Amino acid sequence: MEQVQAQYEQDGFSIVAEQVAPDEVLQSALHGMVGVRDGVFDMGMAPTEHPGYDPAVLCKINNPHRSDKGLHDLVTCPEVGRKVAEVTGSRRVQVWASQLLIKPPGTAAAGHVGWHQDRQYWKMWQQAEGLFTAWIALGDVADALGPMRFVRGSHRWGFLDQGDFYGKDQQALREGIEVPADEDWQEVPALLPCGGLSVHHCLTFHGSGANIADVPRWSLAVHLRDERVEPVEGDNTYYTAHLDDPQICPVMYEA
Ligand SMILES: O=C(O)CCC(=O)C(=O)O
Repeated sequence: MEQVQAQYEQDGFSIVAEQVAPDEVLQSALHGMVGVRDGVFDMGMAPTEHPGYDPAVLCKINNPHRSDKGLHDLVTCPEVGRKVAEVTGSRRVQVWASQLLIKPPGTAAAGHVGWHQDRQYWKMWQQAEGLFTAWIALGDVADALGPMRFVRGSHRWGFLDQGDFYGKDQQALREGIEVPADEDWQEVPALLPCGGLSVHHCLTFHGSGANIADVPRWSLAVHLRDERVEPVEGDNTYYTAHLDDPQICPVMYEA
């Protein structure tokens, strides 16, 4: 097993602090993210949810990769797929959702993402092993911009169903999470250059704080399954209904 995969299995996340996609792919994605924010969808399909951009709050636009060619090309570029598969050891990686996240400066607690495990929101899949997120920085993410913070090793605590993505009081959320007696709460910030990425397991606790810089924090969170993960029988949510449609659920990597 590669060292990077062993570390991912140990920590529940991996931080790739270097640009992964080639320049031209990254530049088209950066162009696309602004277009999507402003309601331009060059693939003819709107995102599934677009609240409109309000610089006073965190903006979450769901599934923009189906709407914009630059973002779609980013999530399907071979360099990104190979890097993600190297981290997780997967043989096949498929996109089933994404979120364009824009955290404007000066939003204080309105820019927080509360501590949570993604599995809380992902009950449509049969198992947690092989379900993960690649979070691609679409601008530099220094500490002042409110980077994602991972709790090291928390994917090994099991599914606790505690925390809340939408919660704004990090301390209260943290106190509601039962850390196993022999474990520590150890936070690691994901500091990334534009085009860098992190990968995290769906049971890893994570969240993020305020953006106290003077520019927005931009990212595309890409939600993925590998060859081990199948939908729960009878599930008919949007997220499992389009697995054969390459515009909506493209395969990012195949060995
Ligand atoms: O962007 C953030 O701060 C949190 C994103 C997140 O929760 C995720 O990608 O799973």
